[in-house]
Amino acid sequence: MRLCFATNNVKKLGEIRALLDRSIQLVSLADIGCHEELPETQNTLEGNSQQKARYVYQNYQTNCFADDTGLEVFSLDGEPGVYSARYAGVPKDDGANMDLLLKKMKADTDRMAQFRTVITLIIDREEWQFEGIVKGRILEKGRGSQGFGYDPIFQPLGYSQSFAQMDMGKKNSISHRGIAVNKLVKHLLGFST
Ligand code: ITT
Repeated sequence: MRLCFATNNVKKLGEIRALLDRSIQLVSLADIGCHEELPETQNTLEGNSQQKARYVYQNYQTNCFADDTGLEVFSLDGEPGVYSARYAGVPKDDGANMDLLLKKMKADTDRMAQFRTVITLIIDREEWQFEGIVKGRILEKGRGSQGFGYDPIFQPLGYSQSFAQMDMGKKNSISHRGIAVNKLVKHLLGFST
């Protein structure tokens, strides 16, 4: 089966490539001739994930899936959440986003948070969504240089390393994206989700 992953984030693409079953042929936006930014104007992860996938399906007539992900900090009522990419403004800046979050959380002793991913899959006009959540805590300062986004300041529950201190295989084995993609793969292979 041939599926386009509707993302402009090359790090996400790398993670998904490593997670997908070999029977699924993954193609990128560039492979289908899509070079523009995908619209993300909804106020939920579900809405944005669906909007990105529908944009590609409708404009490029290609079966596809999209992932929208947010870091939800409990003491900040779920911020930055759906606004994770541009939390500190435009253009996207991972360093500025983390600095702003750490500044807002300075006095907080409750550092619990979760990454949440919602994947929307569209095949021949039919749509499905798959969710993946991993809980953890926000570190006082960043550690590690692998991964991307908020990985340096996120330490998953039960682990002593941040996501950015883990190699991709380890992060994928426990991450929000890994959980959501495993559901997607099971679905594609014909198992119940
Ligand atoms: P696309 O919309 O093109 O897929 P994006 O980077 O804008 O790429 P999202 O809107 O889903 O993707 O992601 C919002 C932000 O959340 C993103 O910019 C990262 O900073 C962060 N993020 C997403 N997945 C992450 C992960 O696995 N680890 C750390 N941060 C992540």
